[in-house]
Amino acid sequence: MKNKFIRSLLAAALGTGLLSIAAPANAFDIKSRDEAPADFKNILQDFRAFVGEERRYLSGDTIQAKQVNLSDLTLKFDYDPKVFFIGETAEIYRDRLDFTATTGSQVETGQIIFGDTSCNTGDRSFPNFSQFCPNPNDALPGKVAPDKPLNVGDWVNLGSFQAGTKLDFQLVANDINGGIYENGVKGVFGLNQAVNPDGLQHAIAYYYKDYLVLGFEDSFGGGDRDYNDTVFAIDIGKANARGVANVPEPSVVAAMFAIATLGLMKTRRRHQVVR
Ligand SMILES: [Ca+2]
Ligand SMILES: [Ca+2]
Ligand SMILES: [Ca+2]
Repeated sequence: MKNKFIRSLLAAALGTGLLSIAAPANAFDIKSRDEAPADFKNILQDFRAFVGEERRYLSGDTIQAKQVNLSDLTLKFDYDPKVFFIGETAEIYRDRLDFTATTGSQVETGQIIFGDTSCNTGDRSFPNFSQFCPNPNDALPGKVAPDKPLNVGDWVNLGSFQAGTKLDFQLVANDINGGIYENGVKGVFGLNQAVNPDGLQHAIAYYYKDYLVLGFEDSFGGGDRDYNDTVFAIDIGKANARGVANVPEPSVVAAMFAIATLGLMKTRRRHQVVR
């Protein structure tokens, strides 16, 4: 009886807006690759192909072909999206990853997923570590999760979102060191180049085995155009991944080609050894 009274009081307070339940900043629980779903663990090594070489220079055509219009990244089915850290090639910058979810008129913005997307130097025993992480970093003094470097495959569950929710991601360049500015505007780069402060594309995307893989360029003006300063795999569920509208076909083809080429090179090397 008493509980029922308290519940009705609480409900009334919530209804009038006297109380609100807001997720605190940095609410995500970062989990390790060992705790990841099996289908991710099974292909984690494959993802290093999407990090690629530090300071590789991608042509304008390549960058454009890998553009995703994420204003169209709308869930068609209810799902708990998950974001996995794959690796980074950033030398000096330490970038932060945020996300925004829009459901109808409700916008959840600026939610920090990872505060310091640096690779953790302490993760070197991970197989092929340097191909995921050519420029790892130690934690900055006094920083704890989510503001400390990540191990390959660290991930978060973003929570439950209903069909119709639009997802977007933003990279806040070198945020943990104060951010970067140009003409007084902070370097925050989203997936929609039209709203980026420099008007340029800062993310490229691939689809691989029902994961969306995002690679970011973290410098104003496109920097060295390697687009792998930090790389993530996003799980929006198989049904959603296959239903995403306006994903350019070349992304899929290019990703498959990249993977196939890697396989081919290994085969060729093996043949040379045999001879
Ligand atoms: Ca880089
Ligand atoms: Ca780094
Ligand atoms: Ca770069």
